[in-house]
Amino acid sequence: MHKEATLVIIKPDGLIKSLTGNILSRLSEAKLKIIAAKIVRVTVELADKHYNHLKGEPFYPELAKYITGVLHGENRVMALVYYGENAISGVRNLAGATNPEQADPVSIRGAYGRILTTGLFENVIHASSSLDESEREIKLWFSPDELTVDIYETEEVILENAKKESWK
Ligand code: DAT
Ligand code: MG
Repeated sequence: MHKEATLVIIKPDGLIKSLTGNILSRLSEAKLKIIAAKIVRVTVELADKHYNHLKGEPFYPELAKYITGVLHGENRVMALVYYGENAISGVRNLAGATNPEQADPVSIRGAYGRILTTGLFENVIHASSSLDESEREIKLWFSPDELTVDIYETEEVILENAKKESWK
């Protein structure tokens, strides 16, 4: 038994096309547990960190505009952590190939993705592709108290003069 966690992001096109429900239904076929979920405003800083390995690619400027919502006028994405046996490959299989034209038409990207005239793959969801990547990404997108299963080690930090937004 080997349980893994993987990060899924429903990208701005998924939200704007009202595909959230369809995508979550498709992902439920993997028989995994959702252990965290939230709607996130994606900043340029978060986009840069998330896609740091792609910053040298010619399509990176378009990709940054895509994930931060500039392309769709929609800066929300939905971020989820799925947990269970072979979660990484299970979700990647349901997601389909990176290039939506090459993706199995039955997969999420095959069904809902498209290639923009700029050449960017607008492929509806992100899914972590390895254990190292999923750990790095989950720690980037979520704080320990947002995960309902303790999957990674944590430490207590004492903050002094820390500013925090609270309800008025
Ligand atoms: P994946 O999202 O399947 O893990 P990736 O990490 O290599 O693929 O790339 C991140 C995103 O960047 C991908 O979902 C869509 C876009 N992208 C990747 N390669 C591309 C290419 N050759 N042309 C256009 N967009 C690309
Ligand atoms: Mg990737």
